[in-house]
Amino acid sequence: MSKIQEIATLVENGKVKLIEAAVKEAVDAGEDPSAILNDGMIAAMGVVGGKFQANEIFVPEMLVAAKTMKKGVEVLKPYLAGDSVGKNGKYIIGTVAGDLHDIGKNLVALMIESAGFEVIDLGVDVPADKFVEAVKANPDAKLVGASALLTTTMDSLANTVKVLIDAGVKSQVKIMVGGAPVTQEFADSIGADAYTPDAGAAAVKAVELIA
Ligand code: B1M
Repeated sequence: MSKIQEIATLVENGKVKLIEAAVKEAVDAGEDPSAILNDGMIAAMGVVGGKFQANEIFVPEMLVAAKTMKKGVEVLKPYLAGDSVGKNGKYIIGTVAGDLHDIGKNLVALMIESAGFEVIDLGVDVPADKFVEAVKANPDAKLVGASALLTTTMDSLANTVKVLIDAGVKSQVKIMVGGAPVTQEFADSIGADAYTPDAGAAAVKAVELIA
């Protein structure tokens, strides 16, 4: 079994105690950190989601897989993040109200940070008003990112964008949206400024939007 496959299996099976050493070993062996993330851990979460959908595993197993992935990402962080934090200004990010998924949002935050932004992370289950408050409290922030992982929280994403627009903050910030159920068409329909499918594309787009 390849080292990356080994990492995927550890995440799938929620082996929290073994993941740190396995990721370190893979990095030391010269595996590409992006491949460890994408082909190892993110791919494993796809498998976990599939098993959940098929009723082969349940919420506790999903939770422990998520915990394992988070630990693995901690080890990878120094290899993924750059050292130019803050030169591009502030980026406010959060997962929308009603939604507790934060792994994708955290990866977006990590890549945005490595693209030179100072990230203000509002966490998960963030009410629309909190996004507005954060924008007003940070007049130098130029971008807001909102993440939604459930089809049932797409409405909440739409509401977040609406509340931001209604609060008149669009003259200050551009709004980026993303998450598995979100599409370019949906982003356009709710008035977001940008949609990106993954964390890497979000970082590239963020730099483009402030240019
Ligand atoms: Co949940 N969950 N979950 N879950 N969970 C999904 C999303 C699901 C697809 C599983 C499935 O059924 N196959 C399903 C949603 C189905 C749907 O809506 N159609 C689901 C469900 C149903 C639920 C619950 C309702 C289960 C229940 O209680 N019965 C419940 C809801 C809780 C809530 O939020 N209110 C729930 C709970 C949980 C846990 C708490 C157990 C756990 C989350 C732990 C955590 O995040 N701290 C969890 C997990 C782990 C998953 C899966 C398995 C993995 C999610 C993940 O981390 N993926 C997931 C299945 C799957 O994704 N295949 C599933 C890896 C991550 C890197 O990908 O988050 O998509 P993702 O992020 C990507 C892109 O989407 C994008 O970039 C990232 C990668 O580069 N992106 C952005 C994300 N945000 C972006 C923002 C941007 C741009 C790009 O710009 C701002």
